Amino acid sequence: MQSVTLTRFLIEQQRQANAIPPQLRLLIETVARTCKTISHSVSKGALGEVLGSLGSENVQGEVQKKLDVIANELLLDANEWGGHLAAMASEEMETIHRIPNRYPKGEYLLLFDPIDGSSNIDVDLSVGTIFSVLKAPEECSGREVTEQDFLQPGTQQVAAGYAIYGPQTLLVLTIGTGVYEFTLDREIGSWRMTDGPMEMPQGNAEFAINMARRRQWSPGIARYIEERIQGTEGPLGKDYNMRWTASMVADVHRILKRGGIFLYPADHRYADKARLRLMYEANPMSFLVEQAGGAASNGYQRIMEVKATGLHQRVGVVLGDKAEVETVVAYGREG
Ligand code: FDP
Repeated sequence: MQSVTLTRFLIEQQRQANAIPPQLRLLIETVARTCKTISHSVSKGALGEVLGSLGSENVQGEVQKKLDVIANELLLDANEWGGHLAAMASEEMETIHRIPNRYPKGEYLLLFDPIDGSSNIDVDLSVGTIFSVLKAPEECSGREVTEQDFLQPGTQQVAAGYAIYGPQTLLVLTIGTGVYEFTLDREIGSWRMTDGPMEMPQGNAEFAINMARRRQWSPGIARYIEERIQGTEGPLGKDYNMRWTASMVADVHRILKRGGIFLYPADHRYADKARLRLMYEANPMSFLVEQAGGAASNGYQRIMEVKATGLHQRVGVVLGDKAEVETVVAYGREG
């Protein structure tokens, strides 16, 4: 049996469930189409001369890979002219990108991390594109969109998703009606549904954390991980496994498919020192994980309720299996 295409899924969501306005549907289709192009570039690797760094740094002070810049340009170009957007923001750009005056403007704001897990590009491990869609506040119609208009809590997202460029190229999407996975069928060039609505399995004894950051952990995080490392010889009486791909998309995708927990906690020694970005990494991933039956916290509060104060604001991330996230939060409270 032929599986449902992304286009058909979105049209049905619009028609039957009234879950998505036409403009948002077209916007998601544009992002998804661009992810096909990015996937093509990623898979060419050295043959397409897309590997390696540019020698430049992004606003975070991180060395930009060629593919970071290529994917950023592809997303900007594809989404500029469609009339769905008021502005865009990206990990690779210091400030927002307003839709130029020569194009019609729409009511949505698009945020993205064009290539997440970039350190993996040159060694042929999975990388991905993460995106989040917000509605521009009503009061900004008739005036220029500002960075402030983007600073909405994650609960205001109307869509979020990621593409993962791995052994298969997948698109995982939520518009608030569950999480759906689409696989890129390269022969016919379309996204075909291969899973959904996705329900994250609970109770999987797997955790994902960068152990080399041990010194940054709060006592609660250290206790949580230590208990799991002790395995059958510790208080939990069972063995756990650790997985870390250093590509959030790949780690979160594994967790959506087979459960477990992902942690990139903030550095407890400094206020506001964390690795992952709230607006275009933590919020969209939290929306997806919650929609699949999991939970997402910064260690103290629900990520999607964290007050947004800056486009590139960083946040501690603990997401995945609901009971496990609750345990981390409880250990944090105990100090
Ligand atoms: P990257 O900077 O390579 O894009 O986005 C941040 C991120 O990757 C995540 O995808 C990943 O989980 C994390 O950084 C990896 O961090 P470490 O290098 O500390 O492992």
